[in-house]
Amino acid sequence: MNIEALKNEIYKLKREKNALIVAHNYQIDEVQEIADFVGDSFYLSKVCAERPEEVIVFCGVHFMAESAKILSPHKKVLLPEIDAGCPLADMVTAEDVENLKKKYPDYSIVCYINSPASVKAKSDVICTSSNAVKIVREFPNDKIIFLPDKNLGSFVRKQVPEKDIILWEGFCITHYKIKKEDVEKAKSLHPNALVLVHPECRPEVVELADFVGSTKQIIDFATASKEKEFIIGTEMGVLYSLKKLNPDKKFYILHPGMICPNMKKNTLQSVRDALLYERYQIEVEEEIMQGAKRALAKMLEMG
Ligand code: CIZ
Repeated sequence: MNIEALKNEIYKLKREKNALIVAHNYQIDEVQEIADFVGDSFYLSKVCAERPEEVIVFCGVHFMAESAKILSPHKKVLLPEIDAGCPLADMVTAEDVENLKKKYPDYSIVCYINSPASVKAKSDVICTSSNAVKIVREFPNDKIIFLPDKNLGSFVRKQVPEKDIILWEGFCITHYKIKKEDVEKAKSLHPNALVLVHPECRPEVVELADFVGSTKQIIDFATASKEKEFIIGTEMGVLYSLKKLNPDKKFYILHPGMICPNMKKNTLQSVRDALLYERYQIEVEEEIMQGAKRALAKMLEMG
């Protein structure tokens, strides 16, 4: 089936099933194009909870669809490719958290949203890359274990030096590819461009950036900026919104390998199949669901 025919079938199935399609900023362009909403994982989960549709196709990776299910337990949440996982999320388990709690009983666990629901359920509060600094700074304990991303954690540690922060050793395999030399090279090729990077990058890369933020913050920053050229240090999918919102600006990707293989698994074909066969349904065990919901609610309460 050609692209136009596939898109038309998706729109038809979407109407018939009264479904909502949401796509993460890292999805392939065609998938972002047919989505009702595009954004970061937490924004999309909130949209799913607020909207009336009972069937949600979440074009992202597993932990994202899980977060949507936790906030909308009665809806049918579908992930088009069931093996679209997140290696970073898989770098910590619920058992690891149990062991940390035994070893450091006075510490509170701040868990990045890139984590399995079972890990969220054992954490004190969740954070996103947009609010990690605020959550750690304002959490009512000076002793924090931050997991699973050591790079986001070390970015937070720099901004909140007054707290004692233990880091877990996880990292994003895609952001980890960017090295200091890549930034230096990109800057010399594009001397007028600002460098915008994600806090999942290595500390020495973050150090050289003009701006550090989540996908949404990078898109908002470039859109509000009077500058015309930007070097982008995150997954390539963000270029879709950056270019759409800023047709007069230039964007250069910091490293050619900024492609998350898992995010790229969802295709128009798998979105169409998800709608047609109502697959793959995301389920979360009740006890885990309640624990993860409590930790997410704590984040919301903290603003
Ligand atoms: O939470 C998200 O959506 C992720 C993984 C990154 C971001 O900065 O939006």
